[in-house]
Amino acid sequence: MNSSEKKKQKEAFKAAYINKIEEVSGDCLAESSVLKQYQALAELVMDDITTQWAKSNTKYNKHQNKQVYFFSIEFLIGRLLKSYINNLGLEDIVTESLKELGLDFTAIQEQESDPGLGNGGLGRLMACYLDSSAAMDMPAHGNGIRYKYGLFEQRIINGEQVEVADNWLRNGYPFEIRKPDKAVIIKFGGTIHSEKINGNLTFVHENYEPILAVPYDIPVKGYHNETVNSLRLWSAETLEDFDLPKFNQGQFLDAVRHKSEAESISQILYPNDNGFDGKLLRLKQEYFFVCAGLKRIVRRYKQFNNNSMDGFSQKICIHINDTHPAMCGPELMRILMDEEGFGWDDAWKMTVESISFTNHTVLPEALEKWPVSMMKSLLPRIYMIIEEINQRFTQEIYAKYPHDMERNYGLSIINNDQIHMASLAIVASHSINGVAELHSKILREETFKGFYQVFPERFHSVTNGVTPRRFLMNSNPDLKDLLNESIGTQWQGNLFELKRLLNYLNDPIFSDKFNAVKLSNKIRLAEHIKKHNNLIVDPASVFDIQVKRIHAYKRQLLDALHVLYLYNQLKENPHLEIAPRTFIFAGKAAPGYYYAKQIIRLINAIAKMVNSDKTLNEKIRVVFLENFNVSLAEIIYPAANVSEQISTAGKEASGTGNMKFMMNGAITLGTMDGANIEIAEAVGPTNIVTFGLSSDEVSQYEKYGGYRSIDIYEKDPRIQQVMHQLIDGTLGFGLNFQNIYDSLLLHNDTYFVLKDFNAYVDAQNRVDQLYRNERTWTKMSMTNIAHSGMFSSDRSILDYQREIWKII
Ligand code: GPW
Repeated sequence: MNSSEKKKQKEAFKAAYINKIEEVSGDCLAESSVLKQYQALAELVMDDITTQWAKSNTKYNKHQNKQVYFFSIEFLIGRLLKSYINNLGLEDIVTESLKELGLDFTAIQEQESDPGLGNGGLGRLMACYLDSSAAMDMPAHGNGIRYKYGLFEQRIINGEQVEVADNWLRNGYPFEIRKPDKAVIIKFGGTIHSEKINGNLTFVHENYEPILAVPYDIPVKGYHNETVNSLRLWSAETLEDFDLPKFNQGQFLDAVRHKSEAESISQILYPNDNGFDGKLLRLKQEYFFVCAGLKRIVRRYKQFNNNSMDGFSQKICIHINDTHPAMCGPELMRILMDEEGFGWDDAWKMTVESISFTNHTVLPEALEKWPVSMMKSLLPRIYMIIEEINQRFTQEIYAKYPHDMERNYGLSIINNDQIHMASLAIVASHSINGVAELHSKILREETFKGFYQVFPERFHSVTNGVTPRRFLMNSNPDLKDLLNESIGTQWQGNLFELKRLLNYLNDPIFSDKFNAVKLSNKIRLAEHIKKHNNLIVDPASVFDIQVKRIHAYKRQLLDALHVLYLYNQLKENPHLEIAPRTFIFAGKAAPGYYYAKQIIRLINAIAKMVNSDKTLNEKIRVVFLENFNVSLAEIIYPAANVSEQISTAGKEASGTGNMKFMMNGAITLGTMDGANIEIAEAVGPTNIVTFGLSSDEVSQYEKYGGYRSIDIYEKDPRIQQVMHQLIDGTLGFGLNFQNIYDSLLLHNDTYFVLKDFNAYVDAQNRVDQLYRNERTWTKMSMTNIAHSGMFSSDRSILDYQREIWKII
């Protein structure tokens, strides 16, 4: 675009924007609030997008392309305004115009609420996959729940987590379109009886409670192309706002109660990450979005296919994100048999051909098992179908292995009066995959071993990826510009092109610019820390960062104990030569997860002690940033030097934060777990710092015993000292971390924290040595970025297209 054209576009934009502000606020620009400035900009952007959206939909309907639907109970999309603007290619026009109008673009963006419709990696992965699908012109859509309250906001008060409701819809949400005309009815409870209608056995559902599911669609705009896909989120409503008969009888409260019971289904996101809590309302949520989503997909398919279901499973991929949507199997069977008139065998074939399943964890406490009694009373027809699926499946297995009762029992979907949702998902899908190579191997060899023997062809592996648009280009614009001016812009379309960076490893001018970018990102984070924690940190210090949900297996405790140990060392020897370090933590604990909350308390107590100790000469600082969410993440990753990925080997299915850090040039300090292994392979052993037990060693200890944490404790005075400090008042008057202490010694350290402690301290020393050699560190950092192409979600989506959905 030449400059006069650009000028013209800017003038047109400014005129339209000023108009919009007047329209949404009734104020002139000068009088408008930042909120109204944001709302006007959002609406203007939406005007552009909706035109393209309609075109995309028309195209899909006309050509009947194969379409993918991601069914997920979480979509952690983050703020959208900036991402829409950049994807539309309007970045310069908007940025410069707003500046010329004297407006603060950053402040305007901060008006947008960050929809917390997910807990962590699981939901964020879906958002990255939607972004990549749209960028690659692939018709893929999301289907989930429009929670009125997303994940709670975290406050740290007196060093402890306090939860505050996340009322993200407070000021309305400009990027959704409510479609009441596309609402569907979901039936809960009641009874089923069978009847012969025209000679056919028909199942009739009676006395059920009907709930209305109303869709809200959010556009998913592709990067610099014309594709706009949809994220459809369902909201629960009553059929009539008030139950009129009850209302007329004066039973006002009963009527209102029904309304609030119905709406409770989409009221709140369950705040557990990697954990199953078996609540009835959660089961309702799961069926709610599965049933609503499938009904609409079937209806649309028939509408554009001469009212026929022919070819359905060749054109529609139902991809289920972990087991929360595993009822897709029985629900699609129900629709095909009870509503579309198919017999069992045909319906089953279509179901299995359409559905594919990704597993995201091997932690036993996260595997969903619903009590038969609950399923039976809430979803009587679905339960009948699950029973029948299981009957037929176990018979097949029995015929194959007549003498192996143990196998037969282990594979049964219904066991001990519980429905094993992972088993259901495997049996009802043509494909099951893990999210990193190691994880997929553990699924085949341990978690789902029996199923792997029966269906070896169904098992696949697709390593996770993250979107470089949000996590590199938008969140690290200075790095983006530096890359563009050195290696060109091809990498923006194909992240593997970042390999060209390797040509600059020995270029001192480039290295200086590269380090300047990192420094300015660290300054930005330091400002955030100053503002929110009232603490000054040195941007020249090593920013050593662990941000993720707080969980015992992720071992924030190992990181914290190392900080405590380093503190002890510095107290003993104030002249200890180390590169100054800022240890930064952030992450939420599930409100009911006491242990995780204690970890947060511990980190904050250590921070308080360390930061107020003048004798340390500011060699170490400890920061706990409250309310980790997508927006905060976007400030954190670009500022990191060290990426802490220290889960017990074999426990973290993949991890995706590790990839976001790497893409921004942080060096991974990690165990050989999840995708860390593939990061190590990509960058080579000299560009990563690994340590600790392997997953094989962990599983040997778990199976055969042989680890006694007390033995390690007794031999290591450094460990004795930090352990005592947990309970002797060092960390503050009245502060006692007895239960963390007990978990490590009394309960034999389930996650091998003490076992890996020595190796971790050594690894931390290596990090220190490496950082003190600036040239080495810069090269390592550049090499990490250069090899991050493989961790783009564009690559993951290509893998899914080839291996799982068979699109290309
Ligand atoms: F338990 N993951 C998550 F498998 O963030 F359902 N929440 C969850 O509830 C589960 C998994 C579930 C994460 C994994 O812990 C992480 O390793 C992985 O990178 C991510 O899902 C995306 O695959």
